[in-house]
Amino acid sequence: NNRNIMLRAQMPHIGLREDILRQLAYVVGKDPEHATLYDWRIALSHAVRERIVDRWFASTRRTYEEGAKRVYYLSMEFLIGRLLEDAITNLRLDEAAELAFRELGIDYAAVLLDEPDAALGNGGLGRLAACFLESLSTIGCPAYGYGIRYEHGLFRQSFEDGRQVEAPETWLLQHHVWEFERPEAMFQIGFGGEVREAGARAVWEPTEAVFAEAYDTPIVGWQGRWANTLRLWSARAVDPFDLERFNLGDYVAAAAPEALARTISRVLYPDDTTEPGKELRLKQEFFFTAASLRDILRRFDSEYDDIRKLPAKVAIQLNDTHPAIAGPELVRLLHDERGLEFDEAVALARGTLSYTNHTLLPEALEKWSEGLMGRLLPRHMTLIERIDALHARENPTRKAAARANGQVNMGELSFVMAHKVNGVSALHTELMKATVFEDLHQLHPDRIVNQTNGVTPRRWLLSCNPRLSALVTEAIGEDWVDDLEQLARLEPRLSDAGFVEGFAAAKRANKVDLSNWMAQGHDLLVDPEAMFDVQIKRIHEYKRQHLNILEAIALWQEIRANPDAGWAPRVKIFGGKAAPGYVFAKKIIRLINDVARVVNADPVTSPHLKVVFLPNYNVSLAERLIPAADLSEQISTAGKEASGTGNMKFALNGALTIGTLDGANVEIRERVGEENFFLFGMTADEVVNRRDIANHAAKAIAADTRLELALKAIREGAFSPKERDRYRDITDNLAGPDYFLVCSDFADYWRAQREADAAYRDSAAWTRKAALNTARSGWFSSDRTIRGYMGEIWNAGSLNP
Ligand code: 26M
Repeated sequence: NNRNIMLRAQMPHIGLREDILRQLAYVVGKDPEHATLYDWRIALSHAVRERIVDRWFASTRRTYEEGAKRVYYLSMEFLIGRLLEDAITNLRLDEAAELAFRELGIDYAAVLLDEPDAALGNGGLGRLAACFLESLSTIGCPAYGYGIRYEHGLFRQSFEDGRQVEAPETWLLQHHVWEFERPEAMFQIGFGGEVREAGARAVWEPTEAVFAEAYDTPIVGWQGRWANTLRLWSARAVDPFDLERFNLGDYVAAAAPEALARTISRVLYPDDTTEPGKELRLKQEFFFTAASLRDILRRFDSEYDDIRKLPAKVAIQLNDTHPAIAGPELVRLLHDERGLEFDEAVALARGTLSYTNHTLLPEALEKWSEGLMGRLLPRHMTLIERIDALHARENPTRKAAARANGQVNMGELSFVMAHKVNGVSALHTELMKATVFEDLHQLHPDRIVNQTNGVTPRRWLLSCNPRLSALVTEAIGEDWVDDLEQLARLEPRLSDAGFVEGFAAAKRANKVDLSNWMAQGHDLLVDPEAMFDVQIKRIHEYKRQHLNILEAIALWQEIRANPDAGWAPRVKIFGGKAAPGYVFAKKIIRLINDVARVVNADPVTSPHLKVVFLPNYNVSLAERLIPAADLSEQISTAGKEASGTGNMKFALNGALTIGTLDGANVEIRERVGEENFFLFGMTADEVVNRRDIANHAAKAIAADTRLELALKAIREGAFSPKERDRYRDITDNLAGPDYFLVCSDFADYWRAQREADAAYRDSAAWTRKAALNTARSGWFSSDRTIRGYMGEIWNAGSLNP
């Protein structure tokens, strides 16, 4: 048996088919004749999981043996998507699995697609956390992700009459194969109550408490060399069941404590921005942060007896301010519960914690009212005050404080409690220094550092784009998979006609796949020869999906006026969800759907232009769209998109970007070359100045007939004939305040789009540009990003052989 385990570790494909059948029988309880797709998927998942567990144990053992520093990534969101294909890719089981199912007469692709997405995140921030986990395992850095095991992830989106309709997401209704319940790792987390002085010490006595129960998911890295743990907390009642009430016949009341406790991990907040006063959100934040810290200290105590070693052995990364309460909570644990001096507790906490900022949008910077926080976390309020006071003592010129104007500013608190604070692109980092954190940066000029985001090449090239991956591997071998800068070695191959033709053929085949899928699943007929122009991301005014649809309207009008001008055919594809309470964003969705209906039905323009909004955009849909994209829309108002990571995935898969100088677009353009990137729009500085110009939008409209006519068409009901006023909010906003400067950037966007048309018409030249995007995107691997964090922030090493 030991020999079997050894063999399997070295050659995971051995016996896969037999293991699938064994799992089907003894775990799923089915025989092959009666097994459904679901049954096969569970059986395969268990067979794959077995092969991860051995490596997972080995990784943990190594970490203990070496006394290595551990990294803890605290995040409210982990947008993981499907796990099975990822595990199969990293264990290199794809061929064996395919073969096994061919022999069994089962559609292997369908088995993989049966898995629901783990959508425990809203967008970029959550997906980044998932890429980081995978890179940490690939690199062999001992690490844990800590988050919440939401019963319901991000809502499912459908359209009715073009309007977004939300339905609850139910990924946990089916048995979740990848997690291990850990009833022994259970902590009681308190809320509310009072603080009692017991001599020199303060004792917090909460009035309310829930249990946090751990669920572990192994995250396996490339080639299965290492596996880390994602530990998600689930809330349950301390006294689950009121027997007295039950015996009195009040069954609902009897179950109430359990239901109430469980609400804490019930659902992911679907907002991209904070709405103040959301008590449950603050409870979620404290719940998972406090449980994680207790767990981290328990593990530390099991290995070391001197708490002063904490910063040397533990690095805790705060993914945005959502876990910012970790600062005061860690101080509380060290000072109140372990008796360290307050100043020393703060110094140890600061040496351990670091903070990533993901946005400068004022409405997304977390602030909690002192009233709410004082009620829920009375001891923490006092500690925050003392942290402020200590910081003011250390820095007499300090202007702001974490507690100010009746609110707690979580960005300020995170900065003060962190030894490093990082931005997620070069531009964003500079803007942090110049705007939101200006004062704190003056006081601590070495604290802010830049770690530009990245994406994992295993999911975002190897697994999602097998055609391009095979071509790349054929050209340069397979070392690129965990050394993405090797892609540069493709450049000399661009003079090889066979390679270039292979690149074009891979893209074309991916587009045919997508076209077939849209025809089957969505009744949409598009021409795979057309340029596939894709904008997929959360719907937000600053991301400017409305700029894109305005350009589509103007193009439609121009084609109608002049149908024989030799238009380069285009399919404009949109995907993305709007926060349920974000009325304006939902209007943009409806407008795009209305425009699509009218434009697609126009016989004059339809050979040249199609508009498509695919519902329920998620990680799995991204994996389908990105390999098939020609043009990547990254058109945010400069200064607003902290980094973007979709932009990197597109470039890596050979799409050209049309974009502004915002976020990581700047760095992408520098690397892929300005001639392979369609740049337009104002810079971040110009944006700030333009807002000061009176009637900037009206002036832009008056100066551009196309824009004027496009807005006029919307206003006159061209896309909502039964309700001409439907888009009044949008047209009024654009002609008036237009904070995100859609009108001011329109003319230049139009120009860049026509340049893209012209470039697309020369298909050989286009392919070359596309291939250069792939060859020069190696730097955007999240492996590079994680190495940056390890060196500059965590002082952590790799244990990979
Ligand atoms: C807040 C309150 C309630 C519910 C949710 C939130 C919330 C959730 C996510 C607030 C902000 C959230 O994320 C911000 C975010 O996703 N930022 C993005 O981070 C990416 C990774 O760094 C960047 O690439 C994107 O540019 C940035 O917008």
